[in-house]
Amino acid sequence: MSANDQVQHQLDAVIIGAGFSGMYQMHCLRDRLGLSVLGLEMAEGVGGTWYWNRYPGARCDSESHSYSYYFSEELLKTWTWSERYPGYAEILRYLNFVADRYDLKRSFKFKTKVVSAHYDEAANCWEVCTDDGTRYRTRFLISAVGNLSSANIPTIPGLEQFKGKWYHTGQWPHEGVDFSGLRVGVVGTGSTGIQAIPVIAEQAKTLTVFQRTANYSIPAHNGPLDDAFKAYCKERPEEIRAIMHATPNGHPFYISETLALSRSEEERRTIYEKAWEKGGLRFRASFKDLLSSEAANQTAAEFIKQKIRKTVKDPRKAQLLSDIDHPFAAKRPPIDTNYFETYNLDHVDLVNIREDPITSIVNTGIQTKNALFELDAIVFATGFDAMTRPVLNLNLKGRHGQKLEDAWHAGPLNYLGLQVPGFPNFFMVTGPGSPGVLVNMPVAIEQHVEWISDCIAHMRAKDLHHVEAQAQASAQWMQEVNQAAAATLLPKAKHSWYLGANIPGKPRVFMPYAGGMAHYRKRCETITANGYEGFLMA
Ligand code: NA7
Repeated sequence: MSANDQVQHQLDAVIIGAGFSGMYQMHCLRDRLGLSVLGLEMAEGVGGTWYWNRYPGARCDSESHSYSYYFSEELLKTWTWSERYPGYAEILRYLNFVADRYDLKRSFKFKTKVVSAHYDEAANCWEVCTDDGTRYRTRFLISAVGNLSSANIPTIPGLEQFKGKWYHTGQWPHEGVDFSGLRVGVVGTGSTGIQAIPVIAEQAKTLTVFQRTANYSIPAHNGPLDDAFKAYCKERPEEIRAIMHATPNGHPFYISETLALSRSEEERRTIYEKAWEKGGLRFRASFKDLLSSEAANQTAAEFIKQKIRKTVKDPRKAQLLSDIDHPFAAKRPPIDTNYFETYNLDHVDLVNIREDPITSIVNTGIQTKNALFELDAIVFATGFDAMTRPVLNLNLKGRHGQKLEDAWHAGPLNYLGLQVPGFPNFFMVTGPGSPGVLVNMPVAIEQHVEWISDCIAHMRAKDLHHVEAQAQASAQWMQEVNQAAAATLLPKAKHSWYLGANIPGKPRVFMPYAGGMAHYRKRCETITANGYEGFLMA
């Protein structure tokens, strides 16, 4: 037995992940509650999603002043964002700034992967094993592993034969990639592909985009923030916070109360034109019913399709890009800088792989049913095995040795996205069942982290040692998650990662809670006020 095989001393909490969630969870449990806490993180540093997603053009679609922690006035007053939408490098600087300000890094063990964890019922604690053979015993186990951290690399025959280099955007080399003079292929036109394609096109000799599903995109109109706006953010953070807490999606702007069809076609067009000029996710807020009424949604969808057809000069490309098969915003709507304009460049081509599917990768490039595309580099912007896979990869075993994989075989059973029945004292931050991925993430993260911390504080105050979601409450919550989704157009995007439909064999279950962040927050508050209704505490 090596020294590492020794079981380490008993901890109060282990937090897995050092992104937005894990860092704040560490601060709450270690600094506010005074618990003994260890953080475990696979990466070499903090940052989570932003540590890995360093592809060209990687940028957040939440506005920077809202993509921040709001728990500390001091942080809000000291940090200044430079652009409307922050790029990954600036977000990484921000998260390092916060980590240093609260001295968080000393409590994380980096370059350490959790390989398994099991609940020891007799001792009421979790034993967590890491890839260096160390075992930790802890009362509480908290997953802060993020939703989009498990890359989906398509299994296309022949990839290993490819002579050039290939990349997945979610595992981008830290030293960057120089595409100058190369013939590059990009597979995937989700938010990531849409951000990366214009930037790669600036460098590449030729760029071939392999599109399976055409996508909407709204111009981001990104740019430097002016001094007046920077001053507003520092002077009125409580006003911004109040808006983010009041809106269903946690963004710093209100959704219009107007129904799309209550306006004449001309009035609607004027509203859409103005929203197009503002850009970003604000476009989605143009009318109240864009995500609930198909007829309303069609007016927005048609407006965007017209914009695409007007922007893209080549009629074949314009047709392919505007032939969109799902309602607007049924997938998280990408926002872009020059995405559609990029297709006007002579060296950028578009292949419809729905009609002419990729059959294999050969040593010289991508082979479709009808043609060979010779390439020097391939970029997979093919997304993630989202929401469940990062948690499943922890190889958890709960009570009676039940594997999480088995508990979730038909879909990710949970209560409020926070706990799973049969897995006592295990919490998830923005897991499946949470509104997290449908909203401005930091708003959901702060709420979840604070709820978990308050729950643990409550247990300590009452000398309770065990908290577990009740099976019935969890089943009921799954119904609510389904009903909330069914009241929207979100399930109409057949290939969406919200449904698990992007991963072959994954259960088709709408995973996030679509009832809105404000409603979810109230729901959690009521549950707490009713003595943690739906949770077993002992
Ligand atoms: P997404 O949104 O899942 O997009 C992935 C893209 O890759 C999408 O166009 C997919 O087409 C395409 N894809 C996936 N698998 C394949 C295969 N096997 N062959 C061809 N094309 C494929 O991931 P992103 O990284 O862009 O965005 C994820 C989230 O990050 C986003 O929602 C924001 O919240 C931030 P499909 O549509 O499935 O036909």
